[in-house]
Amino acid sequence: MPVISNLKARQILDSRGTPTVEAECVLDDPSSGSGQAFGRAAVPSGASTGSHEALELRDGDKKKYMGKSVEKAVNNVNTVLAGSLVGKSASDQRTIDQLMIDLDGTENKSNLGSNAILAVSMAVCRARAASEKQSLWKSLADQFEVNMEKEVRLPVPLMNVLNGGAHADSGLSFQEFMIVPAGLRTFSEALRAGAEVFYALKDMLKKFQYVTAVGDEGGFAPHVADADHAFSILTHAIEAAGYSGKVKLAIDCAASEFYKNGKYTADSKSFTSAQLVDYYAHLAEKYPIVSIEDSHAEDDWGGFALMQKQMGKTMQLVGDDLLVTNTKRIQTAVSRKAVNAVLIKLNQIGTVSETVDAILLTQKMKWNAIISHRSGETEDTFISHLAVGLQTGQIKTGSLSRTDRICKYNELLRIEEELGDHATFVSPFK
Ligand code: 2PG
Ligand code: MG
Repeated sequence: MPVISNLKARQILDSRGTPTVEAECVLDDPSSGSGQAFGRAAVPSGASTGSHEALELRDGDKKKYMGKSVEKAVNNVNTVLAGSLVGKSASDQRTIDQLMIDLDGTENKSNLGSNAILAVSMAVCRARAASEKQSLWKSLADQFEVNMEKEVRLPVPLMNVLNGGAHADSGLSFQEFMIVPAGLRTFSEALRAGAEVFYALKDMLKKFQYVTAVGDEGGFAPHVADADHAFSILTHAIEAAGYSGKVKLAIDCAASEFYKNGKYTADSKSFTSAQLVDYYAHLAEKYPIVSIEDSHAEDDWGGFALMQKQMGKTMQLVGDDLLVTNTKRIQTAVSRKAVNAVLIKLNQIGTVSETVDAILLTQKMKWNAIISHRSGETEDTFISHLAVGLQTGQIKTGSLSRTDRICKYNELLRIEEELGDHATFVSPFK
């Protein structure tokens, strides 16, 4: 039985140069050759964060990193969490996570910080996988008793190639315009299709004299007029790369960001909740859109329900800021028929076990779960393993540039290779 023998954290930087927490866990494991197993993990950070998310603890000392340093969270790992976890068995993740939840004692992890707790939660998973001498995805599948047949499903990527909203100063109201290579046969073919569309998109933007600088998630951030124009450029890029019909489109509107006093202001127009649904329906008629995330603001349950009623039969409708990977809010969405899919982010809730509970509840409802990165990321590839281990079938992890995004795709290539003939790639869209 592996026992936690050392736990420590440090402050590192994320892809925006903002401090974040990295934790390391050592297990004493007499069964392994060296007698020890090691795991390291780093937490990501959002820009368009939902107000119902768990609290990311920042120091607030304006003299350091403009108040964004995380020394308190690091210290909480090195003192409080290490003090109570060292010496404990690491064999059951739920027990470890519950212990940290109890030590924190608040609903939103504001005492110790979700960044402190999650870094430890993930590092323990990694160390356990090392002590079991198996890949993290397999260890997670075993730990949470995921029923895997012989075939293991690799996730369809949702690739954010045009950045807007809070992620870029392109002026686009919607935050993410994604390409979805769902019609390919394997993950590696899908990745290639995504990359080739990305090159074609760059050529097209250059031709029309748009800037080709990239935003936070590695997508281009051109000053195009509106969503219609963005979709039109994307459709042409897909065609130019030779993937019409095989590569679909998706958006994350992140609508909380353009909602004020009961009105939505997007693409230079003002909308009520109901008018916004009509706007989405109009775009979906013109372009091959398969998924719309956060169509309405995070507490506009009525707007989401209307959207689901009108478009839910034919379109994946995803709750992100609305649901914040929280089983209570997912239950509310179920009773209010608000969406038919859930975006899953580890740091919205703050432990691996609670994240898995959100996935399991989503899957129980026969809704789609999409594992997601944050706009501030690190080189950590935990989410690639989570998507495979929990068999979610979809991952959203940015564009085809910036290593903070690409490293997740590269890890999926390694997992695909490891699985060989057992790897499958299935479109979740009809
Ligand atoms: C989102 C995410 C990730 P952020 O809204 O889905 O793309 O953005 O991490 O800024 O919340
Ligand atoms: Mg979102």
